Amino acid sequence: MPKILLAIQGFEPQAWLERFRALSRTKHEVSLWPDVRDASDFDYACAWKAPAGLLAQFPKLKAIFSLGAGVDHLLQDKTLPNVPIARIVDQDLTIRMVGYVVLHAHLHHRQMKLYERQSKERVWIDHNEAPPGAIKVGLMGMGVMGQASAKGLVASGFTVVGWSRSPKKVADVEMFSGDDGLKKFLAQTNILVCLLPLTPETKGILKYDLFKKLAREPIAPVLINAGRGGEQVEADILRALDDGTLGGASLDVFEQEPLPAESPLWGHPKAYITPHNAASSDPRALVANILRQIENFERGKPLENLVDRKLGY
Ligand code: NDP
Ligand code: OXD
Repeated sequence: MPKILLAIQGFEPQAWLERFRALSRTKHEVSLWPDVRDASDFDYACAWKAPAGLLAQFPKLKAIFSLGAGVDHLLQDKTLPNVPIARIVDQDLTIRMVGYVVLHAHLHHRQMKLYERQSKERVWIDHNEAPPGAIKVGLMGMGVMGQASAKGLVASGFTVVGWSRSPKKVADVEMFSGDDGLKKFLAQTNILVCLLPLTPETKGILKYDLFKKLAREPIAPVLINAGRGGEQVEADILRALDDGTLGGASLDVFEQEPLPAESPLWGHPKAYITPHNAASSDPRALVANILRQIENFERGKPLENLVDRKLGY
């Protein structure tokens, strides 16, 4: 009977354990770290922010599953066992991200911060926003989350451009790629949405110089980051919001999480702040996906959604 280790920090671990046990029944044995007796016994690890060095103590692992779409939390562990790493690709996770991206594009385009202020002051003024088609939303990262978000944005009437590492064609989206394409992509973007994985190439990419290259008509540029906090320079975001380089921001991820209480981003009049929940991993939806993969792998089928360790995602 395959043995599954759950090594979870940052998510509520008990809910994962209960769901794994409920769906595994007699097919797998599931243990929740640190309540583990014999480390030599485990076949699979399902992890979220496990402490560095932990998984190296399990010598017989056949594969590691990230409990989210991102794998930066695993790859930063330099002792990670050299076994396949699979990440989550699931409609439940994707649809949550699409909802977040489309919602925040609308919040900025429809000037909701302004109307919230007007509502408090009982002011009745229609600012007659440009039609969504006049607003160019630029998606950095055109993988699973980026392409699904592009469809949602197009369905909402926005003009959508995309940027990825390698060249690709995506229906209804003007695509750019690589360092050469970045400047052109930014020049065509009013609302910049970051859905990039955190890698050495993307670390700190969201900085003042980059914000300066965004299109300024018909609206002041906006940043929406639901990728990773390590991709943004928060001091630059604050400077850009305060000097008008950015007209607004929606930030779901931060250099340090939870966002420290003293951060000036809290309560900033131009920023929406959420606690890294643009697309939360829900065990009710995702455990079946991982167990299906384990069962297929045990039957000799290849794992899906494998991570390329060299690329870092
Ligand atoms: P994918 O691996 O499917 O897509 C990643 C995209 O980023 C690809 O298009 C890839 O290009 C592009 N990319 C990677 N590196 C570069 C680079 N150096 N320059 C330009 N483009 C690059 O990932 P997902 O879409 O599933 O998820 C993306 C990220 O979203 C996750 O890694 C995670 O960090 C974040 N996330 C955040 C959540 C939240 O709640 N805030 C929830 C879920 C995910 P190419 O197509 O050429 O490979
Ligand atoms: C993820 C996340 O990577 O929730 O899935 O951040």
